[in-house]
Amino acid sequence: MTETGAMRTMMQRWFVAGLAIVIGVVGFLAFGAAPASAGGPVPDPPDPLPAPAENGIYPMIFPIVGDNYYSDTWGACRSGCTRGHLGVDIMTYGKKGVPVVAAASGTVGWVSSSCCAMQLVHDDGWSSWYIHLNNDTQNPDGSYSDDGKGWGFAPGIEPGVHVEAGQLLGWDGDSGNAENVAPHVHFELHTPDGTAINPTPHVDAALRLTEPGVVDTASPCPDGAECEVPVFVDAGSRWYLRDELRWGTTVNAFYFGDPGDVPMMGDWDCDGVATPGLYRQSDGYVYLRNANTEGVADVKFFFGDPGDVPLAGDFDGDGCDTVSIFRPSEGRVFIINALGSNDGGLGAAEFDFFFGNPGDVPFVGDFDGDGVDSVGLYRRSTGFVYFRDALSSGVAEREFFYGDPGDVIVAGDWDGDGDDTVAVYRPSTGSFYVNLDNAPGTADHTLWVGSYAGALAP
Ligand SMILES: [Ca+2]
Ligand SMILES: [Ca+2]
Ligand SMILES: [Ca+2]
Ligand SMILES: [Ca+2]
Repeated sequence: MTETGAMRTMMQRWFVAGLAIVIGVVGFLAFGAAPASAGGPVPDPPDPLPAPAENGIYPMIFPIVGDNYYSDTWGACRSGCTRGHLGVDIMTYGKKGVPVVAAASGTVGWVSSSCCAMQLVHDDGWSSWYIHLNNDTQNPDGSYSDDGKGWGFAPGIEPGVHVEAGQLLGWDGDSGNAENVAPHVHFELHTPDGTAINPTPHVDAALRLTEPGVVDTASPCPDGAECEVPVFVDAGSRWYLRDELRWGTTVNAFYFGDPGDVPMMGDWDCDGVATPGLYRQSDGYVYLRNANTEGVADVKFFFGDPGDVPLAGDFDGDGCDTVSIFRPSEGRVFIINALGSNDGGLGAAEFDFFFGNPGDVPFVGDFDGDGVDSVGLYRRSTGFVYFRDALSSGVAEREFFYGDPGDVIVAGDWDGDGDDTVAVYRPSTGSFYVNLDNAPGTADHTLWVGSYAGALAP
């Protein structure tokens, strides 16, 4: 990360904490951790609050199956600021009885003696808490009487019972100290030593189910194959690298760059590992890092004109990725097979050619599997995809429609067979739609990957 990036990250975290306190003071969602009346243990608020997990995203199932919303209220004032909020409140738009499912496979720990809160101890030692499950009676018409006489645990959910990830635990409601506020689940995530961490980034990236108990762990990558995996970046310049393109995989997360930077991935030092890079359009600089960790850029140089879009790829097949340019205003590609260095300018392009219509979004891939990347373009308004296999002007080798307006396109070898095919990421749904043969039609694989600003080719 750049120095300004580091400063920005610190400021951003301070700002988020400050904002959370302000929200707490004005009384927004003024409820919190397990109330004494819920019967569960109430932790003393640590002071200061434990830092959120800085590296890594816990692979988990989203605890609510149904329409919901939430915001990051980690550490917000509760009970007149005598304690901080240790979870995330997942709201269900006023609906009680929305299914609540196990975030991971594990054993039911404590269950409140009065309805309805519980702990799940995961098989890996982590644990999750589910507070304010329903405690009201459901009427024949489906509505709920606010009588406190219902029971929000699913049948058989009691201490010592083992459940599978995604299994129904109960239904949301307003029990405990959430009476008289909107139904929701207060969800907490605890590390194996019992420390509550900010669950929000983990919830953001959690797999969402369409019905309880159904966990789709399918991957486009056949067993034993070496497949590429997309990289995601959020609006706060945090990068998310996962081991595999499926649910339950390890995710490495770290900060690099500033919001507004154009992110890219590439193997800048030819060691076989792709790492982050970014183009800062405000100063025309490229910042490249050779490790998948937080830190300063290893390589810095400048290039291009305002508005240029960087293209990361191996355009000469030497095993090293470089940064070339797409100039949207002209529909022109400039190929450069060396990196700049030492804050210098990148030399003249080795060659250039016209390709595409102004306004189309470029992407890079080895579509014919010959070891050399070439350029494709995506018209986000219509989902029109076209690419060439040669780095020259000419008609597209392949063209088809794929995705919806607003989708983000990337190309990669998702199935490990040697050629790159497209996929689109839909920020509005958090889903990644994989196409394995560069042909129109429905996705060959659809995977929930989480809420991010964008997706990058590996
Ligand atoms: Ca590398
Ligand atoms: Ca190269
Ligand atoms: Ca190629
Ligand atoms: Ca492939």
